[in-house]
This record gives sequence, structure tokens and C-alpha cells, in this order.
Amino acid sequence: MNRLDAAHTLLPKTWGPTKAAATAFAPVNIALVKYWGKRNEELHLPVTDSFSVALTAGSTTTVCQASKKDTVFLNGQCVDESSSFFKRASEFCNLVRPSPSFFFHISTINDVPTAAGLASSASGFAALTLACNDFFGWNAPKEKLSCLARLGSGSACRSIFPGFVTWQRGEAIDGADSYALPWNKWWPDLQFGVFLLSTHEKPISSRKAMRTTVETSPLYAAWPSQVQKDIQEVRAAISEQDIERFGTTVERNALTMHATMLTSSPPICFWLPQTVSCLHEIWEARRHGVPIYCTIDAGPNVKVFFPQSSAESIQKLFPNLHRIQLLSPIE
Ligand code: 2P0
Repeated sequence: MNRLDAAHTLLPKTWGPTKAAATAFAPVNIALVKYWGKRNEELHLPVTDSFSVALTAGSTTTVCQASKKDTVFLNGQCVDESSSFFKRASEFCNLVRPSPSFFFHISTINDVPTAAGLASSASGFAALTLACNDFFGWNAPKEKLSCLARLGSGSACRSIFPGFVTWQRGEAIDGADSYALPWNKWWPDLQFGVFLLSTHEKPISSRKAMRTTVETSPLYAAWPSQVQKDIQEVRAAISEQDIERFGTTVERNALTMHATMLTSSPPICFWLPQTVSCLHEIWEARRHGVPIYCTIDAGPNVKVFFPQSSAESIQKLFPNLHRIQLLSPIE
């Protein structure tokens, strides 16, 4: 099944604009147990489940309107049609166009550096999906919107929800059961921060890096079963509010993902020298009893978790840490 057919199985038979403009918001999500590897490239169907948490900052707000031709604005600036950002947005528009002669004006405000490892494509496609749902009056259930967002970018399916979120890999070949679901527990004491070490575009896309890893890394065979164990372990740690159990599992999951990349042919390394220095500083702090644990996505930046009780001392120890509140599911 191709992406257009998969999208159309999620949508009504016919649709059109129900209002002049629609605006929607979606949060960035940080994977606690990562999505790394697809079983279907076209439909962005993952090899494994993944588990994430949403952030309050770094979100995307998107306005969707009709237009004479597809136009995309990012943070107030018209995006060049030859850019990959425009191509990915207009490919998504192709999935949700009510007719071939319908065109979109999309205006996106994104408060994270695009492609710097803070998952802006996830919040972007989730916000666009939610804006289309409102614009066309689909009233689609969240599971369907999550599937649709996935067709834009895999991890976008998790950005439909606040709080902790599970993306279940699903079994169906058309991806109908590969969507995210909220995990209805919360941990108000859990704190998050980012060491923003570089905002440059990454040298290789996650998409390509994932493919190379799945095809060539001898370590990838161990990844799926590790993910299942890690998801159970992270959930148990959240239920018990056990920062050490949570942090060690989250950190090891990220390092395992990067180990599969490093052992790919050619090797893939998103880390910069400052990433490695930062890791050593975190581990050194831990040796001194500071409860700080990291995760790293497909980029050089280091994200950390710690308990509220240590927040003040950690901020003193790491003045360059940007704290970001997690987005609770409780309004
Ligand atoms: C994640 N990442 O779970 C993992 C961890 C990066 C590292 O999902 O090809 O942009 O659009 O499905 O979702 C980044 O990959 O890839 C990602 P596509 P996506 O957050």
C-alpha cells in the first residue's frame, strides 16, 4: 500500500474546508525509549514500540488555509520551494488535498531550531495534522490523527498527545494499528533540560541513518528485544517514581541506539566532541551522587532528566543547562 492510499483509509470519502483558517498546536516529544528502524519505509511503520514524554516549550503552532498554490511559511518567512522542508510539507499536503486543484497556505511557528535534534518535524507534522482536522471538520479520532501524522514523520504520531505516550508498532500491513496512545500516569517531580551544543543542521537525516543502521549494523538484531524490556522497565520506574531506575534505563536505551549507528557501514555518529565532554561531565556528577541522567537523539545535543529536589544544585553545577517543563496530561 502506498502512502496516499493509507492516508485515504483514514479520511472521510469526501471533504473540503469548513472554515477560512484553522490553527493547531502540537508539542515536541522526547523519546525515553527510542524509535530506531522501520519495517515499512513508505508508511513509516516502526520495527518496535517506542515511549516518549511531551515538552511544554519547543512546540509548533500551525495555521492552515486555502491558497492558489502551496505556500509554506516557517517562523514568518516564506520557505523556498526547492528546500527539503517545503518538499516534506507539500508531500504531506498531497495526502490530505480534497482535490488535485486544492492548494494550501501553511504557516508554522516553531520555537526550536529546526533539525537540531529537538524533533521539530514531529511537532510540525502533528500540528499540521491537527490543523487539517479542524480546517476540514473531519472530527477524526485521535488514533486516526496519530496514524496520519505518522505518514508525515514517524515520531510525529507521538506528538498528538501531552504527557507520557506509547507508540505501538502495530501488526497491520496498512499501518492502521500503528499509532500512539497516551499513558495515563504522571510524575510531577520529574524535571528535564537540554544542553544545546549545536544548532547546525545534522549531516545525515534520521531517515537515512535508520535505514543504514537496519541494513548494516551487526548490533541491530539485539535492538527490538532490548526496546521491549526498556519500555517495561521505564514504565515500572515511573510508577515507582524511581529516578535511578528511570534514568539508567533511559540513558542506556539511547546509548544502545547510538551503538547500533556507530557499528553501521558507513559508521554514523551524530555526536560532536562537546557531546562526549558533556557525557563525561554528567557521569562525573553522578559519581558524586548527583541524580542526572541523559538521552541523545539523532543529533549532538544532550538532554537530561533529574528530580525536582536536585534541580537547584544541578542548575548551579551546569549553568548552561536550559530547563524545559514537561507537558503534563493534566490540564
Ligand atoms: C525517536 N528519532 O524515537 C527517535 C530517536 C530520532 C532518534 O524518531 O523517517 O523524524 O520521519 O519516521 O520520526 C527521528 O526520526 O523519522 C526519531 P521518520 P523521524 O524520537
